[in-house]
Amino acid sequence: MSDAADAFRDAFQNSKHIVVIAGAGLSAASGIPTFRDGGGMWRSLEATALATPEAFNKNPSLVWQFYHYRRTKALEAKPNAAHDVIAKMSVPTYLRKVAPAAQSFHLVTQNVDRLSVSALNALLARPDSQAELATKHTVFRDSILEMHGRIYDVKCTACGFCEEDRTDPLCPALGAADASFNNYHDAGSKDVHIPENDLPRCAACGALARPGVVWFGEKPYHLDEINSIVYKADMCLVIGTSSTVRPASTYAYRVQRHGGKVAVFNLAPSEKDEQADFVFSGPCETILPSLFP
Ligand code: BJW
Ligand code: ZN
Repeated sequence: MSDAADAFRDAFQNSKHIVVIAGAGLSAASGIPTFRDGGGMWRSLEATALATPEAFNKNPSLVWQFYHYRRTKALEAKPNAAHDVIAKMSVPTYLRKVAPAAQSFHLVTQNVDRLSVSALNALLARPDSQAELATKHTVFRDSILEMHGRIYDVKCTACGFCEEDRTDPLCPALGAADASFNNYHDAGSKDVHIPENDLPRCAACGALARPGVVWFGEKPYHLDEINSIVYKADMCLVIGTSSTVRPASTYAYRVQRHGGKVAVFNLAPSEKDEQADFVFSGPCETILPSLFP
């Protein structure tokens, strides 16, 4: 193992309150595209035409087609080895093998694909971990905070009713429009007009529904809880995020400002790397399992 890996593992071993801040790179190996780097969706699509409340108000048909396509792809995706390592950290009996003093673990994810939740559920369903969990600890409660919402949530624009719905397609018109799409670019730019009445509607009041994700200008979920987690954390792993979107981009250095350590895991170098205590360049789905076998 390299000196950097040794130094990181030493620091990790002594940490008590661990927080992971994750972004799209965490799910890249599961086939979910990122937003901004090489194959990122916003390289060929205009974020402001798709990921703002104004864009939805102007053209709910286009925005729904984009999210419908992404829902379909997310339904086919499976967690990768990086999700699995993070899931294991949610189990105190595992975490304390690598960080004996650990008292809390949280994953604050910007991802809406739910793959971190799937990885944790799969881990907990494994017979060997069932036995381990049954000993004296259980999983850290509410360890996953999905701050930008969930792609399968369908939320009413009128009454606020929100429920997870994995039906694919959510309505016949979205299934029909999909037939002419070959990729994310088509789904976010070809304007197959669907009348509002044929788009997903609220199960409670019948009004137009929208994807239950957080768009630019909207308030992310769980902010108060995340603030207290960040305030307490003494170890922050920043995994697969370009750290360009607020407030997620501010958390790591808030941990550092009150004496915590920051470790960055990313394919590409970033401007903020020189501030980090540890930088691991490369795919998180191979680096994390090598550090936490
Ligand atoms: C790998 C890898 C591998 C690849 N291994 N690495 C000026 C104007 C207007 C707004 C603002 C402004 N200044 C600040 C704002 C606020 C705005 C903001 O930050 N804008 C900036 C872009 C300028 N933020 C907001 O509006 C947020 N809300 C807010 O601040 O509210 C305040 C408030 C408080 C109280 C009350 C009311 C309001 C909301 C932000 C919502 C972001 N939404 C999106 C879409 C979600 C739904 C969807 O999925 O469509 O969230 S945008 C998009 O960006 C998505 C992501 O979660 C988010 C972050 O992207 P992420 O995850 O970092 O992905 P990438 O692609 O950027 O990076 C991937 C990285 O992975 C790269 O670095 C790769 O190298 C790496 N990688 N493969 C390791 N295998
Ligand atoms: Zn409603």
